[in-house]
Amino acid sequence: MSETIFKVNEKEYILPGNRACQGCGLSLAYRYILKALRENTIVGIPPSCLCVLHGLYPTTSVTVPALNTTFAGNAASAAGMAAGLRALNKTDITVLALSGDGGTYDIGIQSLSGAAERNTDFIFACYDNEAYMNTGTQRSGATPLGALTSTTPILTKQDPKKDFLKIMEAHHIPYLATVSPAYPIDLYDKFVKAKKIRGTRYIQIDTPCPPGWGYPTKDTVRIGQLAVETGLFILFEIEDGRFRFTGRSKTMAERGGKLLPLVGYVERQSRFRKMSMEQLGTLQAWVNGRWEECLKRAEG
Ligand SMILES: Cc1ncc(C[n+]2csc(CCOP(=O)(O)OP(=O)(O)O)c2C)c(N)n1
Ligand code: SF4
Ligand SMILES: [Mg+2]
Repeated sequence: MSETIFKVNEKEYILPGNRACQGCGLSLAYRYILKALRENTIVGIPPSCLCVLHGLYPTTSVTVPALNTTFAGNAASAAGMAAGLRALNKTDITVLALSGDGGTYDIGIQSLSGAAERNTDFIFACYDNEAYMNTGTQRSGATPLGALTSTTPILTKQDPKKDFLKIMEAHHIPYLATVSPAYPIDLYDKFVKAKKIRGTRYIQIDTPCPPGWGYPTKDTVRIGQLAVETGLFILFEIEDGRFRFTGRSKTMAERGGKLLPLVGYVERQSRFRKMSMEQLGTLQAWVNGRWEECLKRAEG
C-alpha cells in the first residue's frame, strides 16, 4: 500500500459549497472515496446526511451520477444497477452503495445481507457516525454504550454497539475493510483496491460528526485519530479470509501494541458526559479484548 499523497488523484468530484455541517467527517471521507473511484462510478444514496450533502434537484454539489433510493433498499437498488450494467456489458463502471449506520446496521441490513450472500458485484460502504444524525441524533444499533442521543437523553445508551464487521465477515465476501477520514491515504488506497476486486466489497468508515458527538468542528481529524490510537476503531482489511492491520493500526501493532486509554477519547465529546465509570470500564475491556484478538489473528 502507498504511504504517499503524491499519487492521490488531484481531480475534485465534490464542488465547493455543499450542505453538510462544518467539520463533517463524511464530507472528508467522501472526497477521498470519489478521488479513488473516479468518474466511472454511480452512487446509491438512501435518506441520510449524504443525501443532504448531494443537494436538492436540480442542483447538486457532486459530479458523479447518483440514484436516490429508499432507506431500507440501498443495497437492493445498487444490486439492480449492477445487474443492469452487467446486462449492458459495461464492466468498467463501479457501483457504490453508500449508507449511514442507520441505513446499514438497522433498516438496511436485510437488503445488504441478501446482496452480500449473492456476492453482488458492488462496493457497499457504511459511513458510521453512530446515530441517525440527519433526523436529529436518534440512537442506532451503531451508537456506542454510554452515549447520549435524543432517544437516550437521560440514562445514556445502555446496550453495546452491534458488532457489524463480524456480521459482514460471516458472509465470506472477497473484501472487507475499515477506514477513517483521519487517515486519508489508507482510505484512498483501500477504495482503489476495492474498485479492482469483483463481488461484494464492504467498507466501514468511522465518521466523526461535530454536532452529533459534541466536539469543536476543528477537531474532526484528531477525534478520528484518537478512535484509532485508543483501539476503539482498528484499521484493517480482510481479503479472501486473510486479516491484516493497515496504516496507523499496523504501526501500533508493530511497535509493541500499546493503546492510548479510552478516557482521552470520550472526555473530548459531550455525548459521553453522562457515561458512568462502569460503562467506561466495560467499553475499555471490550476494546482491550478485541485488540488482543486482532493481534493474534495478524500473527496467525
Ligand atoms: C422508512 C424510513 N424511515 C425513516 C425515514 C427518516 N429518515 C431519513 S434520514 C434518517 C436518518 C438516517 O440515519 P443514518 O442512516 O445513520 O444516516 P445519517 O443521517 O446519520 O447520515 C431517517 C430516520 C425515512 N426516510 N424512511
Ligand atoms: S450531522 Fe454530522 S454527519 Fe451529518 S452533515 Fe452534520 S457533521 Fe456531517
Ligand atoms: Mg448515522
